[in-house]
Amino acid sequence: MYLIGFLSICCCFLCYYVDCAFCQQPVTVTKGCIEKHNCNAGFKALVQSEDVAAAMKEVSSFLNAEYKRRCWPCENHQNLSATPRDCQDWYTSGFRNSGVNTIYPSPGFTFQVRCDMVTDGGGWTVIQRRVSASDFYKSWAEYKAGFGDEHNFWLGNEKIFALTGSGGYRLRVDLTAVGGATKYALYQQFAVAGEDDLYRLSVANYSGTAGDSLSYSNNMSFTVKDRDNDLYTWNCATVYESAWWYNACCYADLNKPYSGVLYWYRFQERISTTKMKIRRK
Ligand SMILES: [Ca+2]
Repeated sequence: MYLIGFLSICCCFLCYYVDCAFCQQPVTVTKGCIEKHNCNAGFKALVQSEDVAAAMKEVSSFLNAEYKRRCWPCENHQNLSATPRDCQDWYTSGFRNSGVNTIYPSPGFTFQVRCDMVTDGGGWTVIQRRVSASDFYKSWAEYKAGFGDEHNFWLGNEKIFALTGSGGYRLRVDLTAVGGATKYALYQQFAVAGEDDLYRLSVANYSGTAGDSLSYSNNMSFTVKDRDNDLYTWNCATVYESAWWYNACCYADLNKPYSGVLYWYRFQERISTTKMKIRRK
């Protein structure tokens, strides 16, 4: 019982996401600081009240508690960039636990991602994950923004574009068959264009064990049930109840209904888990 309690506390502590940009902000109590740190409405109301001294004391306590709670890893990694652009920056700075981190891929655009710090040297930013029953038959807007939970998710085309749009990334696809066999596909070139170019895929230079089933989708736009951008007579996304960079239609589709067969033509086995992850070259 004590062991379980101890492990629960440790797990909760270790799993809390880290945001070192927050930690590099000065912990001083001013109204501007409060706005910057996005304190809750209660504290803001206190500052507006006549009892400014009490409010400041309360806010100072809050900020210091937040600092201690969120900044413990940063203090031990002084070389961490204030704005790590992806999981590779986190890895290079010494963070080796897979989990959720905040990244800053472009100015003014920040979000949380799941990092794989173990596979093939670590530093991978996960953009797609399927491990159990999950609904991926979504709209253009949903694929644009991203959806899912910690187990099954699509990071979001706008975020993938922010990371890869200017080039310099590779893609690794890890697949597990129902029987337990694991295979992977590695593409030395992977980029997704912006929405005005329909999130067009650029993928090349395959190696790996799963076989090349994605090059057929190279230079294809993204197609979903409410936006047919593929080269097939009908909409491939509605045919497969999915969304992908369809040609006419595909040799790979990892967004199909989970109860169906997640599709990687050259693997030739039923697939039970998929992970798509990216890292800079
Ligand atoms: Ca079509």
